[in-house]
Amino acid sequence: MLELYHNHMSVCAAKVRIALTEKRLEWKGHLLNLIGGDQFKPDYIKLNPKSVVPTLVHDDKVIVESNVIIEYLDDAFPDPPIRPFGAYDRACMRLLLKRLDDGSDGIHHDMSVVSFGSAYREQLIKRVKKKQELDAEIDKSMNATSKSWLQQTIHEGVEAESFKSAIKNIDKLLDDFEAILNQSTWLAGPDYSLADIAYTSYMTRLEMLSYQRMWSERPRVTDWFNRLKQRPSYELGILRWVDPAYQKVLNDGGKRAWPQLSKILRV
Ligand SMILES: N[C@@H](CCC(=O)N[C@@H](CS)C(=O)NCC(=O)O)C(=O)O
Repeated sequence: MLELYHNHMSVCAAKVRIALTEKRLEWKGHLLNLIGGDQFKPDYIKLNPKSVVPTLVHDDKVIVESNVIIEYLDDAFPDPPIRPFGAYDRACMRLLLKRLDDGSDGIHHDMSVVSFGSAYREQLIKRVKKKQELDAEIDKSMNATSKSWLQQTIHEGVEAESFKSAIKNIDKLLDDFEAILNQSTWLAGPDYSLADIAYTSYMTRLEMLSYQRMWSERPRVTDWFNRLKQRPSYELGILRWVDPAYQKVLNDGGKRAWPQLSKILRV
């Protein structure tokens, strides 16, 4: 029995839903309301001490960290395989997974900064009466790791230095993808793999923010993302779960942020 603790809009949780779909596995879901603080409930912290989603429970075993979970799924259920066969391609896949998770240098961090700086910060600001109450609200509603990354961005939005450096890192990632996809069909060699799965939801987040112009002049990235969207796992792992209210927050916020963002990127 596979159980997934997840959230509609979480990029890390979407990654696991796509992997489960590609592996054709049955699973039972438990949706957490992250704004409502479900991740801080004592029973959940017992499963995931960092109070983040996703968490996978396989029979009596608990697995955390989305990159670890997707590799676990491929180890526990080898057929069909979703890791490259060659040692070098597998190393490329691992490097790309690591690039998501490199702490404050990681793409996951950058995408959180960009999402909050462009859009999600508005929701926190709306909840307080005065700007001075914002730190208390951040303190109450976010876990320690997210808070340390996001405080400056929540205060300053697209003007924050943290925002500028995050969007530049993401732009550099897209450059690297364009070069990789010039050499191979998928991100880690000739076959679709965990590397492609891991980045699908991050591309989708950029698209929901209306930032498609970041890759409109990168034809290989454009083609790769279109191929990802044609897979049934895109519908089942991502689209089916989209919360329209959140999609609107991202879409509206991204459109407002674009003029400043395009100045930073000079596009
Ligand atoms: N490295 C972790 C990151 C997990 C993470 O940051 N999850 C976010 C959603 S994508 C979360 O649960 N945030 C809730 C919070 O920060 O309170 C993973 O890959 O599983």
